[in-house]
Amino acid sequence: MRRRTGYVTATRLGIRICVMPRLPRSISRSLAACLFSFAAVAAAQNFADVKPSPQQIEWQDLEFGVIIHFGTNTFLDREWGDGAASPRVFAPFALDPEQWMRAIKAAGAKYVILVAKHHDGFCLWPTAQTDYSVKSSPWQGGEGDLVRNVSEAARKSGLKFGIYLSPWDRHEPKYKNSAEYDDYYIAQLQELASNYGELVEFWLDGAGSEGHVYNFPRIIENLRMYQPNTLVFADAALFEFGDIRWVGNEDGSIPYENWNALDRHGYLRWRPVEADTPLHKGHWFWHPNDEATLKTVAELVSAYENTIGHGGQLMLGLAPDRRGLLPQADVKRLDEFGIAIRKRYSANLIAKSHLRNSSTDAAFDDDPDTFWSAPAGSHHAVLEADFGAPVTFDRSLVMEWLNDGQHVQHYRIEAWNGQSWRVLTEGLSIGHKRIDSFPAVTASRVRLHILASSSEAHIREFQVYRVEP
Ligand code: FUL
Repeated sequence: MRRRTGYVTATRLGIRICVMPRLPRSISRSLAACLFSFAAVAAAQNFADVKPSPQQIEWQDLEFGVIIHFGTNTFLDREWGDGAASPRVFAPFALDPEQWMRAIKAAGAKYVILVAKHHDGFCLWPTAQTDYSVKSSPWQGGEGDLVRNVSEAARKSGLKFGIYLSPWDRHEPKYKNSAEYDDYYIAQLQELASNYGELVEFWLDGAGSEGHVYNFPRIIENLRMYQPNTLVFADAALFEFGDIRWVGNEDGSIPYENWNALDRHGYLRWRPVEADTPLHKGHWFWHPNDEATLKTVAELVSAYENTIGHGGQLMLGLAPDRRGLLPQADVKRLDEFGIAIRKRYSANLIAKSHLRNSSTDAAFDDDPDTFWSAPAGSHHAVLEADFGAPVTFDRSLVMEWLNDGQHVQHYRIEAWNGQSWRVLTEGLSIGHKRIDSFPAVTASRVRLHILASSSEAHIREFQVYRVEP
């Protein structure tokens, strides 16, 4: 085994070590000089100058995804398999990923991440790297490929597809040897990255990896070779390797304020946030008699408003049962959730009736592909909608156009009471989407008052709704 030297990074639910080869002293010195000058440049970076990549912009517009856990754990009533389960237990008898997709679409999600290998090491595709996979299961006589079935069903339904490939592997004997395991993991990654079409997201999960040494630069380089547009999910500790970051909890909430540019030892990058939370409280995999953990519609709506409404992504965990179907109660709940969100946020009262004004209409047209801009170079501005008649509302929804960076730093939503502007709510960041709630107000004019922006604000949508009866 080659000797390696590394630096330790605390991670999502664990610790990971990123390795760098030991370098001759002269090179180390020039590298140190380089790093020093990089640090000087990095220190001069400004949050307002950090911009997203085109892939990040597209991904942020997806807003809502699901992550699917299905494997030997499903058949053994477990959450974290120890890697000793027989592949023979994996025997779904009515598998139908199209049923999953119908429920996912009804909920309003736009992308699907499949856990192709969880921590127990069992692979849902017929990998050439191990027999610990669907190949050794009775399902489809060992000829099946669940990654293929799910990726095809997702695309057929117009959903984007991505992969979770657990670094922690409790079955594979090579896991004990970092370099050998890197080869194994990368070979699996190459299979997944080159055989199943474009991956919208790749989950690099840190759970269970305490003290293990991974060659993350090599892993990401390999992924990028086949999937240049994939967004890598990783916690903030793997800052250099991730394109999107873990929110830091699994409760379905993104703490406010939420800024897209993240600072890590003077190095600023655009790292939008994704908040993963399961449909069944505390359970990523299916368990028998588990109806009591199913989240209520109110809990799901609250998760939506506290994630997407806080400018980030919601990633909801779904778990097919031993038949290979989503349980009927889950399907029903997903449907109810989709209906509840559409009911709340489809009747935009500004778009419905306002006195037309060509200079501001791009923010009032229900079309997030068009945007209004404040005067060039301005640091404060007002975006006003005149309903022409009194309208009652209790929610506002604002979307910032982020291609040029996140600029709004302080805003108020205000209503005209006939004499003056009354503040309904006040906040700092807006970002991709910001939903604010306030006691119902009846007014004929409403405005987004941008009190501070790092450069001129760009607003894709300013909407108001009446949610409470
Ligand atoms: C965590 C894992 O340990 C859970 O089992 C689950 O896969 C969740 C999405 O990520 O880190």
